[in-house]
Amino acid sequence: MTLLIKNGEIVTADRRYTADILVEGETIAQIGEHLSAPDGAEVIDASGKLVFPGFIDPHVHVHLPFMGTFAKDTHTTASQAAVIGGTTTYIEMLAPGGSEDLMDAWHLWSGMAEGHSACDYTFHIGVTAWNDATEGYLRELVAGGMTSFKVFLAYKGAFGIEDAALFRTLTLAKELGVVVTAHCENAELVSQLQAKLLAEGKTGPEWHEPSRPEQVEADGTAHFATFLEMTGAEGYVVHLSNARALKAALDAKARGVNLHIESVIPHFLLDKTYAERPGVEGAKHVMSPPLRDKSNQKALWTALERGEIDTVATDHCPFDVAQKHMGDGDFTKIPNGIPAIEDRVNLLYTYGVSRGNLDVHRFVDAASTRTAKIFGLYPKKGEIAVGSDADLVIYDPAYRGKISAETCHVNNDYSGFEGMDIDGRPSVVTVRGQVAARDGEFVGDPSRGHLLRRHPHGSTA
Ligand code: DUC
Ligand code: ZN
Ligand code: ZN
Ligand code: ZN
Repeated sequence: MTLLIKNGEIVTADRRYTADILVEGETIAQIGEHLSAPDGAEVIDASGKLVFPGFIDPHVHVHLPFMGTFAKDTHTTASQAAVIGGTTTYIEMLAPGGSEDLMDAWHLWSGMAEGHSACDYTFHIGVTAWNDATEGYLRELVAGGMTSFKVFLAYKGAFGIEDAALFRTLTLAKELGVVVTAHCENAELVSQLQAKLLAEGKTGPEWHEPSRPEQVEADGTAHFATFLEMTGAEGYVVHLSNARALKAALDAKARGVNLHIESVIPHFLLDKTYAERPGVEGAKHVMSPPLRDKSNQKALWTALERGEIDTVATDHCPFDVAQKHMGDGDFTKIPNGIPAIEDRVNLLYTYGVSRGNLDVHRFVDAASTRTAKIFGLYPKKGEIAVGSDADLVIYDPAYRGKISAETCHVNNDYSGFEGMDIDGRPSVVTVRGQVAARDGEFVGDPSRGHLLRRHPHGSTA
């Protein structure tokens, strides 16, 4: 299969220029002006469009047992929604329960994805407890190319990790050169504050945020950073949501801690008043860390523009309205999560680039290139260069539309971003050289995605 993309304006993390891209098979074969189409090539006219490297979402949940229920997506629904929205690679988290065997979890999670994803995918290995088998399993999985771990400093008793296991996980990560991603909230403070609020009769979704306030996330962030400092491991804070936690992370970086920062799209655009809406309307906007006071958004945009926040992901985690009702009368029972995999790129482009809050190169970097570098996918992914995978997003900046659950492709019955305007969307998306989406519809091969085996951070071998 040969594809020639003509006259698009190529925009990468560091360059912007008009050229043609010739794709042969799965990779980019040539970039240049006035390339001629080989016999039988499909030609796509990208005049007036921007051509970005395929976007990477390093934080999604597809199969997730959580709070007695399961997130709603399958790889079929999540990956097609991702591709329609310009995301051509995602990293899911293997989330074994505390005592579950890690290899059983590996077979379960990888088996659910295999043959069902329309785009490439890979996994962070969730580490919960530490037993005799853990170290051997982790070495084996890393050798197989799963070169990042995930730990939860929150959620006592579910996926949460104790400090002793955290120390061992980080020590091993340092030895193996893998990056450890962490959900940073102080679990004990969350559980004490939840109990206190419930005892006071404060049971609605508006109490979710006060049960895990900004200080609790800042404390978790500082705690994780101290453990990184003591072990020398490389860390990555996921879904950082507020200015205090940002300060804790930047203070750690300033003293030399090897730490990357991710924020997720809901925290740039939605604030805690959404979760203060009565009843299930509020519950729809319950995620952790919670939506914050609006004053934090400026700090996040500024840090993103400066590159202090490295990446923008989603924490995509869809629960439907019936599941959100599980928390009626007790906010601690609302399954945490908001779907966003389809909307991240369009929202970041619209409220970042189009509305003047974000440089277009930083946009590409945060949603693709830097993510690929941190997680050992670069330069196969995250770049437009000869030899890179032909994951390409031909983006129409002139499109105008609105986000609505009715037109979304994720397996859910509401959108947390309902009614928000969109300035632009992908016109054509390719997954390793094959057209997979056109103008908001999936047109590709539903099982094209492969498991990506990654190299450790810092090496491109
Ligand atoms: N936060 C969420 O909102 N959902 C899934 C897990 C998490 O950490
Ligand atoms: Zn989390
Ligand atoms: Zn998550
Ligand atoms: Zn790094």
